Amino acid sequence: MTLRRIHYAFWLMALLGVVGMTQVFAAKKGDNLVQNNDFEDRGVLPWTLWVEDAGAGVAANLLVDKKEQIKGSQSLLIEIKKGGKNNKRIELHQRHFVLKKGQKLTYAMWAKAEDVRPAKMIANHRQAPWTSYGSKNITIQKEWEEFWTTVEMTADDNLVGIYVELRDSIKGDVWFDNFRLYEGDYEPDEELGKKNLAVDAQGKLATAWGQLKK
Ligand SMILES: [Ca+2]
Repeated sequence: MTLRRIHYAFWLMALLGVVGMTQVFAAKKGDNLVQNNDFEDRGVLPWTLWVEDAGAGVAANLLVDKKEQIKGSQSLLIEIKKGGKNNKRIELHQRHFVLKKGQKLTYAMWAKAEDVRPAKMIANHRQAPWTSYGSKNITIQKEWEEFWTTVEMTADDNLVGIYVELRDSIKGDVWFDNFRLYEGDYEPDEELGKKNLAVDAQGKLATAWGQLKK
């Protein structure tokens, strides 16, 4: 291959890369169905907290935190003053959503915790038989991170809920921000996604440097 052809191939690949990225970012976004998704203007409603072992003294408060945020200036805080025993659940809910069979959605949110802790994101029918349309086990870290799961509707359902299940005995604060439920595949938030990509790029760069040094 001549040098000129190598140059040509290089620029062609670069051009294809740019076109590909443009298509990703230009993809149509579905409307966010979550109410009070960013906790900027109102209190905590219509979010609700359910504590399985409240009778045994498990204490958790749900409030807006003006000191922590990943987007805007506020976030939602669950203050767990006393954790459950035997993995009793503390759950953050929003309901009901009216969804149709065949819809494929993305349920996404950002979270961070005072202490690293397991959690589960779930979208399901909010009464028996509690049909699950999508769920994911996650680990909430001490730094903000986005988590998401695909939600695939296998039935028409006007009693769909989304929630985060905390099932452990860990005390401490857990923050949430920028919840999304929308039709379509996962896409980064327009504002936060760029920060995400920057961090990812730096992480990969650091890895690459680490490998070169070996
Ligand atoms: Ca916010």
